[in-house]
Amino acid sequence: MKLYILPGACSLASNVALREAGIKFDLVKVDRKTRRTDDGMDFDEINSKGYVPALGLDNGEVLTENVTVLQYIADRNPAAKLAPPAGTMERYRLQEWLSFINSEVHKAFSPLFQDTSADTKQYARAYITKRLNWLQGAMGSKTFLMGEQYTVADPYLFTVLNWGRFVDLDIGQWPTLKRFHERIGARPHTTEALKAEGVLK
Ligand SMILES: N[C@@H](CCC(=O)N[C@@H](CS)C(=O)NCC(=O)O)C(=O)O
Repeated sequence: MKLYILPGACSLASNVALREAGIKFDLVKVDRKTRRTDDGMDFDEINSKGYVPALGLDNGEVLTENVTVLQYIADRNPAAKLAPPAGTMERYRLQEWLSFINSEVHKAFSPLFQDTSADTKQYARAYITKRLNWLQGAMGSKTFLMGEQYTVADPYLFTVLNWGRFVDLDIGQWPTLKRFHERIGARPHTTEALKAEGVLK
């Protein structure tokens, strides 16, 4: 398996999840400007959507979209319990979390990373704030998003909270989320993934 990533981007969640699942894989960095991969390919030919994560499977297929890739990884090793079994109510709850992080938080950050107007950035900040206010309440005293069981939703939330430092959004205003970020960040596989991407020295 090959995981195509942009350092520190949303693909970090899959990088962590693969390690938590104990799956062997090759980490392939994509150059944001040249669009070349560090194994010498044109990334846009690998994923014509042009974005990460992209998971190159051993049968030659390429799987994309965070919500799908993360569940695919979890299902490769059920013993790691990174996702509840398919068809259970708990699995739908996991999908609910993944969808929330993807469409309500992850995508809300995008304008803050781009050359957008001050108004657009202000709107994005207000949107993220509203969602994180809600999330802070929903997390309550839970250790992980799904309760006491770590799932693939956790490295995804960690990844998007981690962007706060790059866009001057102080996650400390949500103490519960800050503690969650510290907790997930301290896991050995998170540290390993951050180092592999060159985000952490
Ligand atoms: N719908 C996609 C969006 C993925 C996405 O937004 N990827 C960003 C990084 S977080 C990306 O690769 N952007 C292209 C670029 O920055 O050149 C998903 O959820 O997987």
